[in-house]
Amino acid sequence: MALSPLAPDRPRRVDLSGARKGLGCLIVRTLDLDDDARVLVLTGAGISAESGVPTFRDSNGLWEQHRFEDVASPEGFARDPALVWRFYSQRRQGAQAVQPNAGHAALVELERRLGDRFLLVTQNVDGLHRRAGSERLIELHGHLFTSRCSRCTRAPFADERLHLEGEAPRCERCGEGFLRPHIVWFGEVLDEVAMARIDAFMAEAGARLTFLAVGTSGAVYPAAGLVRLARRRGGNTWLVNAEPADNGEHFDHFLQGKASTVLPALLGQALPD
Ligand code: BJW
Repeated sequence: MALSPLAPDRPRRVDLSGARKGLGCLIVRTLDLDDDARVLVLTGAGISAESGVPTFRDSNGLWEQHRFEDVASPEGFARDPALVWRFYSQRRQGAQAVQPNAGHAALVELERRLGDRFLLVTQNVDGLHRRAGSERLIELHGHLFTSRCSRCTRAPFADERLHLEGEAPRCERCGEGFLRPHIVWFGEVLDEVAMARIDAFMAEAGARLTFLAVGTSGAVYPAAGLVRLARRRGGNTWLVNAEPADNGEHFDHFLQGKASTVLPALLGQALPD
């Protein structure tokens, strides 16, 4: 099935949601990557869904069970830090209990092929990309297994502890501030070094850039705006997602389906067992 670039307002959509491994309909055109190609991949919760990590906005997702204002904002943390720690402790438990899947593995294989011509930007905090073996990786919204003090200048540190009951933990360094997860909440600014690295990668790539978003609803900025930056640089833009995304009109191609099956096919890799 060949895909051709279309007008910006009409992404080509191929429905692979009902596809089963080995069926002819999974044979989409593979990404055309020559020796000069640069690939920037942006992933979201959907790529971890098949590992068993809940997404945010799907039915039964995290935002159906929790108000994001309560558990993923600085105001919510100030109101009830113990509640926020229960939420992130449960997520730490969940992430520890799962394994990376074929979608993560497909991106590791692509990175091995491209080396420094590849950059993976994830909004996920679950650590599954790194556990799968990705190295050229930016964790844009932080990391579940890192904590920092909400008050003093103590550097963020690795932390797997759970706080499922009782009060929120205090910083052992200053003794005053509450510890908090090293996560970017709503209204908080993303790491400017990370944003600059993404910008530099896109600038260097120019029209050689392929931008590939996977498993993200395109609802949260600035991540959801990266596709437009890629377009402005002259890049070719692809979306692999189970459902249409909020920013879907900015993609040249949309492959609708599960990351674990669509990605290996799109990248010309062997299908997972
Ligand atoms: C599958 C699948 C399978 C399922 N295969 N697919 C510009 C315009 C409007 C607002 C703003 C703006 N700029 C900034 C803002 C404010 C705000 C924002 O974006 N608000 C929007 C809600 C409108 N942004 C911020 O506050 C950011 N900070 C910032 O910009 O600072 C400067 C500033 C502040 C204020 C005003 C202006 C400027 C910070 C954003 C931090 C987001 N943090 C969270 C929570 C913390 C992380 C955590 O706890 O894990 O990050 S929110 C949550 O959403 C989480 C995610 O990383 C993020 C994105 O979600 P994602 O990954 O897309 O998941 P879902 O569930 O939405 O989608 C999953 C998709 O997968 C679905 O589509 C499924 O169909 C699909 N799927 N299974 C393939 N197997």
